[in-house]
Amino acid sequence: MAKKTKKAKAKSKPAAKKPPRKAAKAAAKPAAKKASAKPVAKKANGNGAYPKPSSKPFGMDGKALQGVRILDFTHVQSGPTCTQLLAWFGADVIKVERPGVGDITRGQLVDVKGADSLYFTMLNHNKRSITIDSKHPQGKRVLDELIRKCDVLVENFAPGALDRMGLTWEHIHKLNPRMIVASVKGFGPGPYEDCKVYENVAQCTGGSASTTGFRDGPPLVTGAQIGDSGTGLHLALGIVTALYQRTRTGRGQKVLCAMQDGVLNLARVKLRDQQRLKHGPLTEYSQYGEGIPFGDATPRAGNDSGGGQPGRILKCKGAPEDPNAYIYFITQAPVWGEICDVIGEPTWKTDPEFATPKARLPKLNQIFARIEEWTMTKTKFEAMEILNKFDIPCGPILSMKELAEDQSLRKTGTVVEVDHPVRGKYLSVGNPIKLSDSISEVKRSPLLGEHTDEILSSVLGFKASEIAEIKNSGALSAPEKKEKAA
Ligand code: CAO
Repeated sequence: MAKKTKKAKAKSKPAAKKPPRKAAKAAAKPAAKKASAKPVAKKANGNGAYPKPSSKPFGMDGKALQGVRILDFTHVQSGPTCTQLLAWFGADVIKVERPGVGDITRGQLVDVKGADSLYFTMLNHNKRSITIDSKHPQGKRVLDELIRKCDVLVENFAPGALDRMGLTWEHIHKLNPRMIVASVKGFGPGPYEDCKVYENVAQCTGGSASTTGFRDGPPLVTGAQIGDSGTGLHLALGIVTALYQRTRTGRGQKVLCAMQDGVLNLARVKLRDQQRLKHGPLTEYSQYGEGIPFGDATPRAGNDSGGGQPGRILKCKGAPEDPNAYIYFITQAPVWGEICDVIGEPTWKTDPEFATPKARLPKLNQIFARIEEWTMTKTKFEAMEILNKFDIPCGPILSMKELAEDQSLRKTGTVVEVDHPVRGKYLSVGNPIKLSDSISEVKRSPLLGEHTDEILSSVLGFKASEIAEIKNSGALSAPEKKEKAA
């Protein structure tokens, strides 16, 4: 999809105009039959004809986003999460970084002196890095060429920063009308649109913090990065959707994901509960059984399960000394009989005080206290094994140590060991989205500016003399080097 060099473009032109003959014929046939009744043939999808199904084995016919080139202007976490996913799906991701500094996270939370931090390496796999001073005239020249050659520009600068670089939508669209411009911002248009935003700010402004934690404690943020990584995921979907629409319209568009919107989307069940409050108490929340009245906003519900099937985190053997010796236990209605048998309360199956979900709701504290008496006699893994035999929904609280050592996650590539020339071996989370015909390989993150020369020559087609001119201008190097050169 990315524009090739002039020569390659000229060569591929006739092929690009004509769809494969057989596929075109197949698409045309039904249309021809109906021609007399209806002049415009109804296409099966936006593209019309598909190519003939590949005869290569699954996983051997390239990657899903092969041919898509991304101009990656992202930094920190939200944007890099998005472009890393696109890279795993086969896009050529060219990360533009500030000379000498790079993505700020390269130097944040450093564990190995002199090496890029895990913060950076774990969010920038499979990308190439070029250093460009985007405010230098020669840097702008290089960026304009990149805009011509790429399919998508992804950025998560503070509001207005891209415009201040001169890279307005109008400028980009004029240079390359096919380009998709995708942005993460803290807020959408409105009173806070100019604010800079980080993860926890998004969790707080998107409704997550007010509904996380215990009723009698302060709001809490979660460890899962729903503001940054969650919004990056949303953005990636926006980009591939825009790429798909482009196959029909031929033009790019702007894709905007505000972190507040992304968090609220993930917290939508809590907005559901906000509206239910008008019609009475939320009976599946523990506070209902405890006789505590509800206010006018969705309250924090501790570890209550949100789906109308009461659940809690319960102690197992070893707790509380072992901070993770706990299990999540759901008293799902269809397996209530099995739960009663397992915990040794068979009479609860028929006792009208316990037999129905409605009767149980006001007694959840009593019921879970009794279940916990049982779980405390087992380790979390023993409890999991017993409960699973009866399809009782549960899950051990797994620590990061346990996940890092989990061999089944290693086998699926969800946890991978990566080798890095400076830091050596480290663990990372691989692509959590598995495509059977586009299998992700995790390649180490680039060193700062590692691919600058390669991109200038092979992607942009600059001659050696032009590269020397751009380099001598100081547009690709850190200010100290510029002073030295002068
Ligand atoms: N060459 C020259 N200048 C560059 C450059 C390059 N290659 N790359 C970046 N810059 C400049 C920008 O143009 C900007 O300059 P101006 O302020 O003069 O326009 C400057 O660097 C700082 O960019 P920034 O404001 O985006 O960075 P920051 O560290 O001040 O703020 C953040 C960081 C994340 C708060 C902000 O970028 C933001 O709000 N982004 C949107 C929301 C987001 O993604 N947040 C999640 C971050 S992860 O927790």
